[in-house]
Amino acid sequence: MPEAMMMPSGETLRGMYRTMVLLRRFEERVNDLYMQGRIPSTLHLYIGQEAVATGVCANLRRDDHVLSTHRPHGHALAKGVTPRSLMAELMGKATGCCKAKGGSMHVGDMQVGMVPAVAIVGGSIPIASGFGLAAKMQKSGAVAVAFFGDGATNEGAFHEGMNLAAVWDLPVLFVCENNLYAASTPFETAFKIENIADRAAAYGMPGRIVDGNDVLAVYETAREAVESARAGEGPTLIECKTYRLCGHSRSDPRTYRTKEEEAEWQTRDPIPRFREWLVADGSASAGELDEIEADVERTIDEAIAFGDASPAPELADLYTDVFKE
Ligand SMILES: Cc1ncc(C[n+]2csc(CCOP(=O)(O)OP(=O)(O)O)c2C)c(N)n1
Ligand SMILES: [Mg+2]
Repeated sequence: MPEAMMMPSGETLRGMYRTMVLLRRFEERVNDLYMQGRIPSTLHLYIGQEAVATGVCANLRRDDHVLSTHRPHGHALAKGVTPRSLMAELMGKATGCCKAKGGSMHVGDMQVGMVPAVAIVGGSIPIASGFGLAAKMQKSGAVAVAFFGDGATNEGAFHEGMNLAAVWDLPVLFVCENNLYAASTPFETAFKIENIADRAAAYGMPGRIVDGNDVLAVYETAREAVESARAGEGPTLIECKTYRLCGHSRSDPRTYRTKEEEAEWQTRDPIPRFREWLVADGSASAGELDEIEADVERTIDEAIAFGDASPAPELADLYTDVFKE
């Protein structure tokens, strides 16, 4: 936890715990469904990185926009996409948040400010600047948030999106989830620098480094960045140091990293860590947190039942919602 932070209310803290558990359990269940052949296409799970989406999105309004990547389920749930519409989308059903035209890598729901995700690495970064420009021109007070990985920061789109946001003082948060690998490429083989946040200086914007497995630290850092973006002070780059506690995608033997390294990061799992903190702090009792976990389980059961009961899309709808009328 940061030393001098503005502590969120007990309700917000328990809400963040619920979100983190929802993100984790939703994807564990999705992985089971995938293994049973009930989810088509591929999956990139967010397991281990839940504190980032949760801590950032807890600061957002419904009319703020989130841009995501090939690993978007956690961002979508944290921004308010309903578990049932996300589950139905993953199952390829007409009731899905993109009516089954998105699938895992393109989930979104414009009603809650979750822009359908962009799976081209780095591709969502300049789009976030575009949403920031729209918010500035419309004087809406909204912010845009781009979530992306370490690998994305070596794409040209990162440079273009960051530079435009900086020179135009756009209300954008660039949230880099540095999980130490871009697929199988280790961070140290792709960077001559230790911290991606240092690149912010090249654009003239603040760069912050935060423990991405500490939801309170992420929350506080994002709170400050959102506040300054809404005040017209321009963008911030936030580097969240984290780790995916799962493979890159559906079949990944993870031979590029050691079992020892994985075990070490397992001890920093953000969810048990936050649970312990909440109980020690007195913000929630163990019983209350158990009840939150049980409630999450019921929510996911309901989402799966909804997906199962939903129809597949009609062939006649193949070309609807593809282009703006
Ligand atoms: C432009 C582009 N190049 C390659 C790929 C294939 N690809 C998908 S995910 C990925 C790794 C991305 O790494 P990072 O940005 O660190 O995100 P992470 O997977 O760690 O969340 C790659 C190379 C792609 N989707 N887009
Ligand atoms: Mg990565």
